[in-house]
Amino acid sequence: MTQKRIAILGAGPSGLAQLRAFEAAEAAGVKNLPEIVCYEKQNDIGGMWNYTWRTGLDRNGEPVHGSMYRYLWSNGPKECLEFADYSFDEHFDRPIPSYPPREVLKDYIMGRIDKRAIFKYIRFENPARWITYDDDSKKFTVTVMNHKKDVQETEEFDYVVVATGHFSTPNMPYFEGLEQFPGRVLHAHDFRDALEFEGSDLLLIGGSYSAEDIGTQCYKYGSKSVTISYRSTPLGFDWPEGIEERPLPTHFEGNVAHFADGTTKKFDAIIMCTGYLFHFPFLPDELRLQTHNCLYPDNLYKGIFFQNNPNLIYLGMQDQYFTFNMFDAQAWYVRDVILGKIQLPDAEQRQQDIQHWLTRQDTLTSPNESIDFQAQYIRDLISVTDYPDFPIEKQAELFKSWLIDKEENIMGFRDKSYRSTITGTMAAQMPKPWLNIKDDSLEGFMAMKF
Ligand code: FAD
Ligand code: NA7
Repeated sequence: MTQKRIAILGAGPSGLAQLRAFEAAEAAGVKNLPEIVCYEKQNDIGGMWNYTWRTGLDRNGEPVHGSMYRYLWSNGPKECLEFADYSFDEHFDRPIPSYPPREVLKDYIMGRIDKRAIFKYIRFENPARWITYDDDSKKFTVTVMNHKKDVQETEEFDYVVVATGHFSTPNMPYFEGLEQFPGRVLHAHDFRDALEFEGSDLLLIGGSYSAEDIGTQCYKYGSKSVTISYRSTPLGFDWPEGIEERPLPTHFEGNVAHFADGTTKKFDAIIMCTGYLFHFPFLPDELRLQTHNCLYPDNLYKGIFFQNNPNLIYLGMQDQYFTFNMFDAQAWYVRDVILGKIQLPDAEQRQQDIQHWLTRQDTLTSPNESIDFQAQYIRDLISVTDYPDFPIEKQAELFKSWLIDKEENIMGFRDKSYRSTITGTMAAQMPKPWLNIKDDSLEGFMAMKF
């Protein structure tokens, strides 16, 4: 039998989970593993967790992937994203607080990776350009731009794993009069440093995580005022003086926003926190996932296998309460399908399973139900692989406590500590309130006395 070939697109947490899953199989003595090539657009692993100062295009003229910014701290408790096979205790050797900054979480993600073992699969600065599938040979043809050699290269594969993320291409709406707005108008994707908006009256459009996090951060770093403008529902937190919510603007006149409730206000800058587009410019229509940010995208069996062609695999395409451990659950499942340990059912049965989850998704009416839904989805995946069983339902309960903590104190929820569901270790207490800690570096964080 010829060795199967797999192309993994992206070496962020999802792509790395896929590499790790095969590495775990190899360590367990599985023979005849497929040949893997991982194409990565950036020049390092880590995906979104790589901070970049760049905006617009990268040094190769490719769209910058990164949407993370300076002073970004975990927006959920780390106990809800702990790998089941690599605990925070194992990595840091001592308890750390529940809400670490980006660099600390990145250090943890990287810590699990045996770089020598994994780097051999990865071709950096190799963005995927175009993919086709041949029904007769049952092979994918993958064309990438090898920026290191400045040539386009094409290879054939039996499977393609799309792990390119979906929080990178801005959804940028238009409001009348924006072209005359005299200040900066940017998308959250291009936001890098809150200090740029120190002393500013800032308008954020959008009512979800980006608006909440960029808003609280700009308040922390000295914006004069932050106005969050929602489309459907306000975030509704008990905001400190200096942060307020209003409905959407109807139009702008110069630097004045006119809001739907008839009020007006002058602003220095506008940040569109209006979410992201699912963008796969390297895929033809018949292979391209068309969806929006939701818990269960249509046309993906088990949230992973493209219904029209299950050899095309999508990782991490869900809206995310759970992140790293969900990507692991998906990656282990994918590995076992490719290794033939799990048989995919026929198209009709796959469709029924997809429909079952879509119907359930339609009934969700609260964040708590959504959390349970995603936990049940992960349970469904890990129940059939050897990914270490972990108390996913307990993590779901932690997420629910997190929601309550945010309701109680949106500026102080990061001061709370949680117990690891993997090791039982209680997180360390933050030595001072998050609001007063301006240094977000790994060194600064680990040097704190907690
Ligand atoms: P990504 O991390 O986006 O990685 C995708 C990779 O694919 C990148 O390396 C990219 O360069 C590569 N790629 C893209 N296109 C191509 C191509 N054509 N060819 C080859 N490679 C390509 N999650 C949390 O758990 N906690 C948080 O606190 C948190 N905060 C967040 C804050 C922000 C501002 C954002 C945007 C996201 C946040 N997330 C958070 C979610 C985050 O996206 C996930 O944690 C995780 O990074 C998703 O992993 P991924 O591998 O699926 O995608
Ligand atoms: P989300 O969670 O997808 O939310 C997008 C928000 O943008 C949401 O509140 C939308 O309003 C709003 N939106 C979208 N289109 C428009 C238009 N046209 N006008 C006004 N408002 C609009 O994206 P986020 O960036 O907040 O979060 C994504 C990830 O980044 C997340 O995982 C975080 O960890 C960081 P709606 O509520 O649908 O009416």
